[in-house]
Amino acid sequence: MRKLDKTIISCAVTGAIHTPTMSPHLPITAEEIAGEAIAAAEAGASIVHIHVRDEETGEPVTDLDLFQQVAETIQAECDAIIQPTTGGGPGMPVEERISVVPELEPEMASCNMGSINFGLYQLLPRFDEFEYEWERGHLASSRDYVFRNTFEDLEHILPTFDAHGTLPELEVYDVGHLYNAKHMNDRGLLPTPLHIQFVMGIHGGIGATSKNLNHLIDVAEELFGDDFSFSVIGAGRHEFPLGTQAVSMGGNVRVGLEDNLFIERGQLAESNAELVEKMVRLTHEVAGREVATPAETREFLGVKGEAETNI
Ligand code: KMH
Ligand code: ZN
Repeated sequence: MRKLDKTIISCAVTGAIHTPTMSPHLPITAEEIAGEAIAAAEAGASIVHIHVRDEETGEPVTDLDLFQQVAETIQAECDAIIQPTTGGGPGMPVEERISVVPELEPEMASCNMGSINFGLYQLLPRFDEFEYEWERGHLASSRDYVFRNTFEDLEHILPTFDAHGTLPELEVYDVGHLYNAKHMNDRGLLPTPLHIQFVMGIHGGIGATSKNLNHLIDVAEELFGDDFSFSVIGAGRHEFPLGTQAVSMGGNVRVGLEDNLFIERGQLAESNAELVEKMVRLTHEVAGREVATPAETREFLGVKGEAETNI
């Protein structure tokens, strides 16, 4: 496994999972999303993972103007690596999701390495009513939703990343997705070294346990030897325990309101920066490691630099 002597902290500021009723701190508008990303970078995040939302209702969208507006605002204020999603939101066709890569030609983007059931319906009982009409359907419809990333999709997605010089951050939700990555690597569609994000605790993906993280790392080492680095997303309450285990093992970590709304059990985080600050403290105090700067992160991941993007 490739290790940097410091820890790369990523921050996913809004995502497409959580809805406005779940937290008043979830950034919605382009200005709010960019502001949260800048503050997260100032708190120590060297990568900011970006989704965009309808500015009136907060519904996840793939609006390239909004992506461009968010990215330009962030780039003007900090040097964090801007990493747009190609996962989009529930039900978005792959063509729509991937369109952000030719548009922004970003240094990095998320690249989902396989299909899974992606359940959000289990969150419904927590809420009697919703601020916006779309929220209930967004959650309820996930009972019958498959987050689609077929081999044919990947045969289109991966060459698109390559054509625009965008490093794919491989979002791996289960062990089989590592074999998908190996298959694409064998076919010359996915060059090493890889940067793998183990996404743990999604309802439909691998469980967020310490043993499962160790297993994912073992399988990745079996398939890719030292030709990969990893980061971990622990969904919800798993964010900090699994993140701390990952960092202690020389891995990296993603935090943020996309994946977790709470700073402590039952206490909503008031900002993404608050989550980053907590992860910085855990990195220093528990794992005894320093946090990587954007420059150190760029050098380690081998991304192309801001000047080569279309932002
Ligand atoms: N939503 C996270 C569970 C993406 O946006 O492409 C994983 C993610 C994938 O962030
Ligand atoms: Zn995302």
